[in-house]
Amino acid sequence: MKKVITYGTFDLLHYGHVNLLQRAKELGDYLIVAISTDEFNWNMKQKKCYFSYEERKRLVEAIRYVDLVIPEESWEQKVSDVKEFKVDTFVIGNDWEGKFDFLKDYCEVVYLPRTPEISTTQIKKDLQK
Ligand code: C2G
Repeated sequence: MKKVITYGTFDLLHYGHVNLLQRAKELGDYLIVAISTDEFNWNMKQKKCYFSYEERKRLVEAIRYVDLVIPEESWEQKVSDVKEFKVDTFVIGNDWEGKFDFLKDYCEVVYLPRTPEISTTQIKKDLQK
């Protein structure tokens, strides 16, 4: 079984997220999604989510491509996650191009093109108009 892992906030879930998750699943047989906790988002990304971790987890778990959701609580957990879950491939959007190349010592690293014209930030801006 080929295992794939990806990380993200997935707030205000949209088709850009789903496109990423669909392509991530195509890289293997089992997709793990590590969703940033509310604390991690606020402390490390200065992001205030609209949906709580539990709500974002519920939404992502409902996506057919996703097999397991785990919490992302720190930047440092990726190596231990890859080892613990025996992950073959780490994948993330290319807005992170090169940032996680250190994982190449442990698994394949794939950066996928982002879906253009959609982002949680843009949704929030558009709703304020
Ligand atoms: N994404 C995408 N296209 C978009 C928007 C997002 O492909 N239009 C991808 C991102 O590249 C990422 C995933 O969807 O791979 C989740 O996006 P975010 O929730 O914005 O993730 P981010 O806040 O960048 O968190 O440790 C890594 C971080 O947790 C990533």
